[in-house]
Amino acid sequence: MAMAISSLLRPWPLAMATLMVLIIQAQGITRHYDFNVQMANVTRLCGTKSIVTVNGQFPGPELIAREGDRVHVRVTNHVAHNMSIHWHGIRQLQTGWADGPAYVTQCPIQTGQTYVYKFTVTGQRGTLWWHAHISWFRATVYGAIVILPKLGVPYPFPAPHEEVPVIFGEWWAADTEDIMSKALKVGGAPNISDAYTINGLPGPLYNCSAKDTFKLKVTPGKTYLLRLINAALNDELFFSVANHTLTVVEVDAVYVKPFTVKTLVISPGMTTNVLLTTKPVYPNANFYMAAAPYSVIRPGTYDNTTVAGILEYHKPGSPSTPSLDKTLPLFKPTLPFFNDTKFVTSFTTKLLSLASKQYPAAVQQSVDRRFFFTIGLGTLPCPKNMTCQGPNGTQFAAAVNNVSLVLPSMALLQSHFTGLSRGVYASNFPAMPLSPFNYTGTPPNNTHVATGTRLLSLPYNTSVELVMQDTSVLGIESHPLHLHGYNFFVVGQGFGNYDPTNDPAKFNLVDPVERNTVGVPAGGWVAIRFLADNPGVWFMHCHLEVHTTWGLRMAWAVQDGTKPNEKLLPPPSDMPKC
Ligand SMILES: *[C@@H]1O[C@H](CO)[C@@H](O)[C@H](O)[C@H]1NC(C)=O
Ligand SMILES: *[C@@H]1O[C@H](CO)[C@@H](O)[C@H](O)[C@H]1NC(C)=O
Ligand SMILES: *[C@@H]1O[C@H](CO)[C@@H](O)[C@H](O)[C@H]1NC(C)=O
Ligand SMILES: *[C@@H]1O[C@H](CO)[C@@H](O)[C@H](O)[C@H]1NC(C)=O
Ligand SMILES: *[C@@H]1O[C@H](CO)[C@@H](O)[C@H](O)[C@H]1NC(C)=O
Ligand SMILES: *[C@@H]1O[C@H](CO)[C@@H](O)[C@H](O)[C@H]1NC(C)=O
Ligand SMILES: *[C@@H]1O[C@H](CO)[C@@H](O)[C@H](O)[C@H]1NC(C)=O
Ligand SMILES: *[C@@H]1O[C@H](CO)[C@@H](O)[C@H](O)[C@H]1NC(C)=O
Ligand SMILES: *[C@@H]1O[C@H](CO)[C@@H](O)[C@H](O)[C@H]1NC(C)=O
Ligand SMILES: *[C@@H]1O[C@H](CO)[C@@H](O)[C@H](O)[C@H]1NC(C)=O
Ligand SMILES: *[C@@H]1O[C@H](CO)[C@@H](O)[C@H](O)[C@H]1NC(C)=O
Ligand SMILES: *[C@@H]1O[C@H](CO)[C@@H](O)[C@H](O)[C@H]1NC(C)=O
Ligand SMILES: [Cu+2]
Repeated sequence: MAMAISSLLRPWPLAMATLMVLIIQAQGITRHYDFNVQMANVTRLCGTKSIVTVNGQFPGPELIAREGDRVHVRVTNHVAHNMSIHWHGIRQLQTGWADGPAYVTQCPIQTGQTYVYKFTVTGQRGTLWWHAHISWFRATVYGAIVILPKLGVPYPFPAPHEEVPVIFGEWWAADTEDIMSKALKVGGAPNISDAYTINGLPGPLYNCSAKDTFKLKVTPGKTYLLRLINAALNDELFFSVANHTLTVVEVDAVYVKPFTVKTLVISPGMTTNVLLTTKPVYPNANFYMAAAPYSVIRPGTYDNTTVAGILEYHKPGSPSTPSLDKTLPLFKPTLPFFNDTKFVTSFTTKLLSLASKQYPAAVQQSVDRRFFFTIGLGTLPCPKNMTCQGPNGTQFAAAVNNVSLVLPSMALLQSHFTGLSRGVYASNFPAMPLSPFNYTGTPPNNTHVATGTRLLSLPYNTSVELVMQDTSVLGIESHPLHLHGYNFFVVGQGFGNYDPTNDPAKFNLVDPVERNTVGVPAGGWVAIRFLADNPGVWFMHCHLEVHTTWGLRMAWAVQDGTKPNEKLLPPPSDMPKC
């Protein structure tokens, strides 16, 4: 084919060059990254801490690719802990072995081992991110994935003057592995964080921290693209920049219909690209950009502090990077109250697919299989040899349809691929609750959940509709649910119990937002649709790490199709072993 085209073109070298450009545009290039997992000493708040990092950087290195590119990331583990990395939101078409969640798609990369993650970026452009997907290591092991549109393809919004990743994180003065394992030992809730961070920096509102402040230096009259990522472990966040507005243009690497807000909400696992246009003339002021949590749980049980960075204008005619002029007034944004669910709902309902000719919303109009999952907390009885600090002397747990997933000691995908599921998992995950109750009313007296390693099997190309219903067991709460391997359309949401008779008529099947992480509203439900066109074992879990740890996680086993491009490829030869 290539020969045939090139032989028609003259002169030959020019034709060759043109062809190369065409091939690069169509097929992309291969980008190589080296990720060395290593310890680093980092000083934050009033102390120094040894943390796990990639290449000694915190946050980790930015991964840049163009839509259509292949990405090879060589991960070598130099620390005394098991490791695995997830490329959050990357579809991983046929390359499920590169997805990353430990004991789901791979065994961990053990100390001294190397694994090369290989995948192609297909049909996505915008911001995603990568993070450790084992234990609580994603507390410090994370970074941005920037996906540029194909060469020569413009953004569907005015080209920004500059693009800046803004990554929210959560910081503990103590070691997060200690906190997690101590909590598990007593069945209680883990200690809350000491600070939030922007690009790893807690900022001026915490002790000893003013020097560790993220500063966005801007010029008047320009537009900046902020690539927001919520990498916090356990907290959804409000974000606002004093005296400026934010125009949302993309979420989870999918363009949306632009809309402008003063404050936005971003949950762990989500990304949001916003345009910030600076004031037309030098304002003689500086401005805080701030984030603080959204949470409906009992005050005192979540980190209620505020992280701030500073938006600083270049003074006309002054050297290009002045240090902060402290004589200037500093304006602060007003964030909604912590439990302002009304605000969150009004924000999330503004999110709609761009649904243009070039970027259509390919929402499934018909459904092959419907599922209804309860999403919520629960308890497990206290083992005889333990004293438990969970509710009424039990252990905290969490479940999907009352099943708290127990991870096996080998990777689910390996046993799925080899057809040796026996003894590793069962394929009987319930399609709906076994004992229905008034999910948002008085919870059942028995709050126990079941444990198990059960998967839900889907034939290739099943059109799925899934309703996720929050429960009031141990109190209502909002849960950001993340699906691996797919984007889905958010076709409906509401409060109270989902009504299968009347709610579907209100679904948006025209321009619903397409994403990979969605909030199950506190005391409400959300309905999503996706086409199971990617064979493999795909994890779905709450992106609040504390809930995932307690078992708010499940996995879909999507079968191969009949054509070669509908099958999971064989595992790479350097696949880590358990
Ligand atoms: C961190 O600090 C400790 C104590 O000063 C030191 O022993 C260690 O080598 C440092 N680690 C790194 C990676 O620099
Ligand atoms: C959790 O916080 C409590 C109270 O501040 C403290 O005593 C305890 O040592 C902390 N636990 C861990 C694992 O850091
Ligand atoms: C800062 O330190 C003081 C004194 O130790 C303490 O009272 C205060 O709560 C701390 N503030 C923050 C934001 O941590
Ligand atoms: C910033 O907003 C505050 C409150 O709305 C207002 O009083 C102030 O004049 C504004 N300042 C600038 C420089 O825009
Ligand atoms: C944060 O929570 C603590 C403990 O419940 C409380 O004392 C404090 O007032 C809260 N701070 C804010 C800003 O709400
Ligand atoms: C939000 O929290 C405040 C203070 O804790 C409480 O008074 C109020 O009822 C809460 N609002 C909602 C909607 O839960
Ligand atoms: C309790 O007993 C189980 C086995 O019955 C054991 O696996 C576990 O480690 C024990 N826990 C403690 C805290 O001793
Ligand atoms: C704990 O016990 C109290 C009193 O018996 C009861 O009201 C409450 O529902 C129980 N909570 C759980 C989580 O079982
Ligand atoms: C469920 O509980 C809520 C809150 O108590 C109540 O308003 C509603 O009527 C109940 N629904 C049913 C079907 O019992
Ligand atoms: C739950 O316990 C309460 C108090 O013990 C009792 O009145 C009620 O009937 C029980 N509800 C159910 C569904 O068992
Ligand atoms: C969940 O499973 C546990 C353990 O099997 C059981 O005791 C409980 O009744 C179940 N709850 C619901 C709501 O199905
Ligand atoms: C690392 O993973 C291997 C394979 O699952 C397991 O056998 C080993 O215990 C793990 N090591 C640590 C330190 O967790
Ligand atoms: Cu959750």
